[in-house]
Parts: sequence; structure tokens; C-alpha cells
Amino acid sequence: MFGSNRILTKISCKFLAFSHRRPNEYKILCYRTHSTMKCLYSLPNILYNAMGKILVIGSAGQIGTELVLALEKEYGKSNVIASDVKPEPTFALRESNYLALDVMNAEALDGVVKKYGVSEIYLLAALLSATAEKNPDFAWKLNMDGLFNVLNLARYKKIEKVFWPSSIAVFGPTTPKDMTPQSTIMEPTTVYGISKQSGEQWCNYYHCKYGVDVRSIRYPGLISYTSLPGGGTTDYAVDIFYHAKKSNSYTCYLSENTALPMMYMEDAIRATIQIMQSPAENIKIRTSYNLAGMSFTPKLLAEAITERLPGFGINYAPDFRQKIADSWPNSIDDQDAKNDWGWSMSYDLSAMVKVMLENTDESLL
Ligand code: AKB
Repeated sequence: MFGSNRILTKISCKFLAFSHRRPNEYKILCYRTHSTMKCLYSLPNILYNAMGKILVIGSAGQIGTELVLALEKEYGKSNVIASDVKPEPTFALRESNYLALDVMNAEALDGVVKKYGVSEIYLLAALLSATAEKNPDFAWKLNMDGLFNVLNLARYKKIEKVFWPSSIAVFGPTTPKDMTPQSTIMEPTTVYGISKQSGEQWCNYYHCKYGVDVRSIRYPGLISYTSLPGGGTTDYAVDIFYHAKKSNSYTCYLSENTALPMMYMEDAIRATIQIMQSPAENIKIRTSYNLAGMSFTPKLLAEAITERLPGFGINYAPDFRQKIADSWPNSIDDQDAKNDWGWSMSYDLSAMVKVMLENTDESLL
């Protein structure tokens, strides 16, 4: 009897994990097995309804917006809560479950986790590289306090899993520039980079010391059309599409031969969900994984745009962001992400330019 209960529990847990990852397929599977396995049907269904919710913090940003929409597709709208410090959701998330939340307020965060039964948090609230240089004190506070508040929820078993984004900004001028390895010299020279590098070490510490299941990716520059980026050094690779469609010209704040690692947002979101769904034993790196997409310079991007928009013109007026970009890698080696949890990218420069030109809404400028 005890043995069969254990087997039943084991199978139920597998159902449970599956039901959380793929609710629609789960329901079909349950329906199919209903007649022959009534007990297995009813048990995980009760547990399924009691599963924790997913909370996305910083949902108004460039990644947050698309991540909420993708998570809703994957797990169902009712299982995803979008949050940001802003009182109202952005237009793209007007139909999502939304609440206003300041991640630096640990008590309020704790209250939300309890009230809604949150089991997973994706923490995206942060000040990016260019904005952080203008407001270093606040950048440090937001980027670090927010992380500690979420890691502590996991430490005290109030939530089960955390996603926290790192960045290519963890690297610095002394890092090897081409095909930057996973483990290498890291001497970041920006506030943002220092906060991400420290954050990575804290994630690893919480994992080793308290068993916290925290997973992380070092995002390259991300390119998307759903919402405008804000405050990054890589933002030119998004701005350029709005200006190309509006006026067929762009003045770039980086010089023409500044190569940086970049990725189309759909790939980044897929990677994020993939790393979170991977079995814990596959996540061997608990600081953060290198992730490579494409690598290009403003000149190469402008040429790819000109192929589709003849007559497009670009000129260059480098500002303070040039120094930040010069301290970052040209390209990234992401072999560990490929080996450990099966990462592979889909969008190259040409595919990205095509989809961006087709979808960017220049009236948002
Ligand atoms: C930025 O430019 O600050 C970000 C990043 C690379 O993390 N896009």
C-alpha cells in the first residue's frame, strides 16, 4: 500500500510539473486518461488548481512586456501576474492581470506573494547602463535591493524559483573581446555592470548556501518592436528602425565600427522560458549563462536596412555611451548554455531586420 502510494505520488508529481509547463496539453492528457486512471486524474487536477502563480516584476519594460505575453500563452492568463512600479499597465498589457508594486518594498512584495500564492518570480526591474551612469546611487539601490528582496523570499521558502537577468555589462575593457568565454576576466567599469556582476555572485551564493533555485542569463542587447527600450547602450539598434521608417535616416550615438552582441527579443524570451523549464540538475551555472545571438556594428545594421529601404542614410555622433560600448565584448561564446539546457538561436541579422521593418510602428516615436 505504502509502495503504491509512493508510485502514485511520483506519477502525480510528474503530471504536476507537466501541467504547470503545458496546461493545455495537460488537460487533453487528463481527458484521455480519465476513463482508465480516475485516481490519477483527480489528484493532479486538485494540485493543478492549487499551483502557484508566476509574478513578473518590471513588466512595463522592453523584456517584461514580451515576457508577460509569452508566459500567458505558455501557462494561461490566470496564472501570470504582471507588475511594475507604475500605477497602470502599459497598453500592450491592458488585458493582463496587473498590479502596481515597488520591488524595493519588501513588505509589499511579501504581501503580494502571500495573497496570490506566487511560486515563481521573474525579476526584471532595473536601471540599465546609460541611465545608471546618470543616477548611480539609485541604480545600485534598485538593482541590488530588488534582487535581495526576491532572493530572500526564495531563501525562506515563500517562493520556489527565481529568474534574474544579468547582462554582457558584467564584462569590462580587460575581458577578451571576441567570443568572450563564460568564465573569464570581469572588471566592469559601469555602475550597471558592477551591480550585475555582484548580483551574479549573490545568486550563486544563495544557491550554494541556501539551496535557492535561481536561474540567470547574460542578455546581449535586445531588439524588439512591442515596446521601446529605455536607458541602455544597445538601444540604438531599436531606435534606428523607428527613424528609418519615419524619416529614412538616423543619427547614431555609437561610432560606425562598434561591434556588440545583440539578439532578437523572440529568441531572448524563448531562452528565458527554456532555462526556467529545464530540470534543476541541468542548470550547472548559478551565476549567469553567456547567451549569444548575432553580432554587428551600426554600419552593418545600416547596410542591412538599406537593402530593404533603399536610400536610408546614417551618420554618427558618438556620445558618452561610446565609452560604455567600447568596454563590452564584440561577440559571445555561449557553448555552456547550448550544452547544459539546449539553447540555440533562430534569428540572424537579416531575419531580424526583416521582421523589425515589417512591424515597427513609427508613430510611437
Ligand atoms: C544596456 O545596453 O544597458 C542593456 C544591456 C546590454 O544589458 N541593453
